[in-house]
Amino acid sequence: MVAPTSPAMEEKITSAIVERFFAKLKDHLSVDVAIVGAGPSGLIAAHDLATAGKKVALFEKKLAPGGGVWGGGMLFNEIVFQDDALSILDDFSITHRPAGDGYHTADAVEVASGLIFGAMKAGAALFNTVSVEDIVFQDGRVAGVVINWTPVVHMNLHVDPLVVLSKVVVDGTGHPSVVANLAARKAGVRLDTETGGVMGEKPMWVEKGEKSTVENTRRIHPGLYASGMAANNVSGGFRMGPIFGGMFLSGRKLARLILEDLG
Ligand code: 48H
Repeated sequence: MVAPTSPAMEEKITSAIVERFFAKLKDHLSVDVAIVGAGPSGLIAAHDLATAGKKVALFEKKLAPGGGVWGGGMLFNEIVFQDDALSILDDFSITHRPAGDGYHTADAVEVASGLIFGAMKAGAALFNTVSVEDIVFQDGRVAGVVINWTPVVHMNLHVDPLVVLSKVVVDGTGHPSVVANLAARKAGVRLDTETGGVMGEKPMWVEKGEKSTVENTRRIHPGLYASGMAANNVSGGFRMGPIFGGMFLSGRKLARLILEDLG
């Protein structure tokens, strides 16, 4: 019996995964932009920032990125856009169909998968099943994220996290605005809102919610920005249901603001 000269297939497969994953993680331990939450606003911002040459890491607590897109409205997997968001759908080659009066529909699954694919092809790294459980806060600014595996968090295991440093952190966690809440509660900082704290989302008013999503997309503390529904929760905007133009424009605006600030 001749001893095999190359590793067994089992070893080859495992070592390929382990080597590639740890190279990817090591390459993203210090980034320009750490985006917490791979919903539509975070994915679009990641795409635009990576396209502009920034090093971007997205951290998504769920196995599947895409946030609230997949389920459309009440699990009917179609979502609605206005005219002014169509150019972003086109940038991601996502199909859309006119629905009259300046509204359009797109298949929710194509939107979610198209945004994920687009952000990654632009060069953003996506770490899924990774929860951000805390922030790094130094010299008066948010300077990174504290990460752990989501199952560790869910099982309430006593396992210390790891850290990713970044020039900028984005709260793209949607309705709960997890990162902004951490900054207000644990770092005790005053956020750039009317009250200085997280104001809380208002009820449904589509027209106002769509507008405020974009208006509220901004820097809320040195090193910390909010996008999408997180921006609305932080600054007290209305919700809008399964229309996504505001989320798309929020992601695009966020990338522009960060690029202006980072230079
Ligand atoms: C890592 C986390 C953590 C954490 C949460 O909610 P999202 O889809 O984000 P947005 O703001 O881009 O889009 C909002 C939209 O989907 C929506 O909810 C709308 C339009 N609602 C209207 C209405 O009236 O209800 O995605 C946020 C993502 C999710 O994938 C979360 O799993 C993830 O953030 N996330 N990831 N660490 N601590 N917390």
